[in-house]
Amino acid sequence: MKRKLLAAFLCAAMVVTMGAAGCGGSSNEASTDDTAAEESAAEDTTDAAEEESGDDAAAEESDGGVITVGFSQVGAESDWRTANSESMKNTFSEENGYKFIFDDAQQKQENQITAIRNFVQQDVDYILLAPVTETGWDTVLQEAKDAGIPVIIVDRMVDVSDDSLYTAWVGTNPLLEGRKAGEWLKAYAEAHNIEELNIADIQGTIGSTAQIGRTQGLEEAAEKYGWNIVVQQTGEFTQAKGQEVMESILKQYDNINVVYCENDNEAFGAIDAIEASGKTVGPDGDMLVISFDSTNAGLTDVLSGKIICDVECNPLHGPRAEELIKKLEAGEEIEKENYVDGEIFAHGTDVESVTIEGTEYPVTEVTEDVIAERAY
Ligand code: GZL
Ligand code: ZN
Repeated sequence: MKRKLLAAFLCAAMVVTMGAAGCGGSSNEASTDDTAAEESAAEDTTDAAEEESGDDAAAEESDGGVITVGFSQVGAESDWRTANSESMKNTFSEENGYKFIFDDAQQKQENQITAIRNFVQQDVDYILLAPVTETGWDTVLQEAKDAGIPVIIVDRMVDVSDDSLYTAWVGTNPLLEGRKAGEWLKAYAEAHNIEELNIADIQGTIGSTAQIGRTQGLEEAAEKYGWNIVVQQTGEFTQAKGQEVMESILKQYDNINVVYCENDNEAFGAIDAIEASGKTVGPDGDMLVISFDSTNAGLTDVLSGKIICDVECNPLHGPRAEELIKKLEAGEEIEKENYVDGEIFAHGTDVESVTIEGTEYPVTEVTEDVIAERAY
């Protein structure tokens, strides 16, 4: 809205200039009353411009106040992503006063870049970006900035040369998530006198901040506690790839006793592969499976013990993104980085809590009631 208004104002200003120059005549031909008429026309436009731009939000309200939001979503690779998309669609609905343009990039960055360019062409009011990987965004975010369209990063983070290329970010801290899992595993191994940990790390989408942080959390713990990370391979946050990678790992190694899956869908695939090979998972099994996301299906596996620990990564960012947009609409200051914390869920009560950099995080034992109360 703001941009269109400016264009109208500039046109009016040009009309005044042209008028004075006398379309069809030289500047000194325009009669006095013509100039006066043009000036008052320009004044009207100027007043309109000041009024509208001065209080755009009200102006938006006055003409239906529909706020157009373009959302570039990673894809539909996991239960987490589905819950995230639903949260965004439910929040930016027509009845809530939005025109929501949703684009599924099928986990390809080039599709996200195309989507953002389309949003700029359509002159949306806000762009939401859930970036598949952290790098490669500078050029397209500069185009959005040049077009005066605020960009809010959702979930994973971007690594850009100039952080004025985005207005704000809302999401979770994957390094903290990885550290929570690492400390939980340390405490659990001690409680069960597990001397040797030979770990398979089924990683998320390589280069996404979710994968980078969770992998780092594991590697730090392995270094600190003398664990053996036997193999690291990406499962691309999907169940199919998680199963395929686990099948391959089982063929190559027979000493794995911990499988660190960087999201629930990889864990579902890995568990299928492990059980198909005749091995078992769980507190009394051949392998312990660690996971992230704490989706409903994930916590169901924690209840049975198939997943022994599941670190929450909350996907319900719709209301959080909307809160930022409402503040921007009202001209209020907003935080650049908006962190969302999560719980640690486990099978049984072996570990009460973990402490990371001086902060204690309680562990929640999964029961039917715990699952019943979950929002996703
Ligand atoms: C985490 C998010 C990850 C989830 C996966 O913040 O980016 O992407 O852990 C999802 O389930 O695919
Ligand atoms: Zn049990």
